[in-house]
Amino acid sequence: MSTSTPTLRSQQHPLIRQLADCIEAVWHQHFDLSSYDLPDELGYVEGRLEGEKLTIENRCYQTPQFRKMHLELAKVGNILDILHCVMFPRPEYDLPMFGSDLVGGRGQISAAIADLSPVISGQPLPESYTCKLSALKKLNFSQPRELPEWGNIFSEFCIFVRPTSGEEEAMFLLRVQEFLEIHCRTAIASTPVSHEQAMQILAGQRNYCTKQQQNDKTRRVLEKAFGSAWAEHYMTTVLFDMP
Ligand code: 18B
Repeated sequence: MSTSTPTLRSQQHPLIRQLADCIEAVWHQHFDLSSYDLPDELGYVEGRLEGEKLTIENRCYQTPQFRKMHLELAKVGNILDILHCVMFPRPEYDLPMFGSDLVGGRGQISAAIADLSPVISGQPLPESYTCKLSALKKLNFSQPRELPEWGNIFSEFCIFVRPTSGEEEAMFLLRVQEFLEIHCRTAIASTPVSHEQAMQILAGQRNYCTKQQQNDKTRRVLEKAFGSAWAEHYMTTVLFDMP
């Protein structure tokens, strides 16, 4: 576990806190993490949104397989709690994109999303993944949510729900842990691809980022607090930068 002071985490919705702890625990368990430097001034950010304080806290690491493993926590006063996490593989490895977003406010999580997304949109995940993911228990959530148009980057295993009980929250948390365990183990066992294939993977990662940058709900929160130029800069250099 990380030893630095988790300041925001302790003030957030319990599911966000638990998922943040879980992500970091799995990362530390499987990898010898090196630090990853975010652009200056963007590791910890404060702004104001509709009279409320917006705080953003970033943790970022890298490993031989992953160019950037990013965990971000954000809080808008007492009205909005957010967890954002993406693991960007190095393009020399044919690995999916792990991503998760938890958005909640006033005690209720409205959006819980997690996926291992194929790096080349529309293609199946590598066999090593489909095998293990298909073997996981089928889950039923009472309030599944509809993906937006840009969400065609996600896989058939994507979970996008509004959890309605502690049980559903626990189910979501466990499933993300399962995704992460599968991902870390498979990544460690994987070998680099040819230069030609790496170029295709790079193009796939750029497409993933371009689509994620179309998330108007994320953009709106950032724009309202920091202005549109800052939001664009943040979305393209911190959240979804292209290698
Ligand atoms: N996101 N999310 O990360 N987003 O970053 N997020 C929302 O209940 C932020 C990712 C995703 O329905 C909402 O509707 C902010 C990753 C999808 O149109 C808000 C940050 C994934 C939706 C925010 C952040 C991802 C969504 C609306 C930076 C997936 C639904 C909440 C800290 C791997 C979009 C709601 C739709 C929603 C905000 C997905 C407010 C500010 C990695 C699919």
